[in-house]
Amino acid sequence: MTEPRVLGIVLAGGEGKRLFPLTADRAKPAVPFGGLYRLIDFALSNLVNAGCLRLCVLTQYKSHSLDRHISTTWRLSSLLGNYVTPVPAQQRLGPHWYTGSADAIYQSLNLIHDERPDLVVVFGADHVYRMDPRQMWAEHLDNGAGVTVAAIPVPREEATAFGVIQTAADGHRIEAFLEKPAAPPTLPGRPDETYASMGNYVFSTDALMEALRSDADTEGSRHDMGGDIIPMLVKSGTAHVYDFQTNDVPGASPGDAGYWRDVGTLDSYFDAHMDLCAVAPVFDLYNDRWPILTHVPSHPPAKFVHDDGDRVGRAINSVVSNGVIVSGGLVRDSVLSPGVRVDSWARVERSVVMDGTRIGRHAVVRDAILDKNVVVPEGAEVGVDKDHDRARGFTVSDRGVTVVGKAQQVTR
Ligand code: ADQ
Repeated sequence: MTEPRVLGIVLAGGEGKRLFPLTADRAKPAVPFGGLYRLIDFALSNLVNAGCLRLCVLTQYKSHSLDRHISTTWRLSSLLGNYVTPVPAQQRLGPHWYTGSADAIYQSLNLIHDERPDLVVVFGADHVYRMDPRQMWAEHLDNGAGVTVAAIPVPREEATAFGVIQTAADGHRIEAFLEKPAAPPTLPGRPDETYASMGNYVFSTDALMEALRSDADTEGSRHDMGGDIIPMLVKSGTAHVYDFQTNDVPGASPGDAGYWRDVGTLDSYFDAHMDLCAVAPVFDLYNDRWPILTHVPSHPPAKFVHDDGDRVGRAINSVVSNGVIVSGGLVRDSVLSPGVRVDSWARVERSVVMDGTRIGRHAVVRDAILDKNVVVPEGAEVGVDKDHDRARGFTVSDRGVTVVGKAQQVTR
């Protein structure tokens, strides 16, 4: 069969309230991740690596840095008609912003009309994972489905935050789809696990257009993909599930298979960074057969200096970006973005430190996330005394990770 014509739509309007203060002035898909990336780079890389080179990114909330990232980083060759276009909410039909993710697509129906694709692939922009979507759309076409929803088993106690899927006896057709249920049903024979939607969908174009039009006319609809559109297609019997655990990404290490993180909370965001620091990483950034693409600012290589007595410039079990200088400080189990400075006798442990942040002499940073351009003055401590952190206005997560926002000042 000839390759289907595929249009990619990436939903990137998420506010990410639970990631505050990292989302104080940027949309969740623009939140930095893993030293060099933004969250949206994972979804976009998966699509682009699969040859899906016509992509619309629907933005809404605080989209300035996201728009800038897309237009500077994601420039595909226009000669072949390829593009990644940010589509801001305020430029579409009428004066109102979207009411929900389905409304965002409905307001962009002209983009689908223009492209006349066979399939529309709608992906979220907030997750860390590798996936070859070609396998999902091949299965979609084999099944003759209207929509195919990617799914993964998650611990039952986490499932209240997801769309939950129950399949028919054939294991493929979706029999019920419950968006964020209070009491999630479990998988047959696995009482602790629930089958969750990853928020990634493949639609046959006609099925999507019809569902969006009918939803737009439905009184009381929240116009939400998970809450309204998918349940509608489940009712019509044309919704199928794609088991993400069967996905086979070229060059993937065993740890990568089935790795998918919804980094929606500060703790899950922090944990996913610690996964990168593991000696045998659970998520392997170094698979160059399925690269995670981004724009890397031009910086000199990382540098480590000083080795005299108790002053040693060193990083262990850490991910260190270009432009970092570790000058006589010690870094452990941490992720450092470009341009970070760690000065003499400073200690950075189990932390995520973003671009341009400076950690002064004798300072201690532990179990913390420091946003861009934070200055930790000489001798100051962050993450050591959580009450002191709260008193200084820093956010402390449920599990005790201290977060210092971009504009926040660190005092001793
Ligand atoms: P949520 O993530 O809670 O659940 P939502 O807030 O709609 O759903 O976000 C989904 C994606 O759409 C995100 O990438 C977000 O950035 C984006 N988005 C949200 N509103 C938007 C808008 N108005 N315009 C453009 N983009 C928008 C969803 C599904 C669940 C599923 C989880 C998996 O609804 O069924 O289990 O994702 O994380």
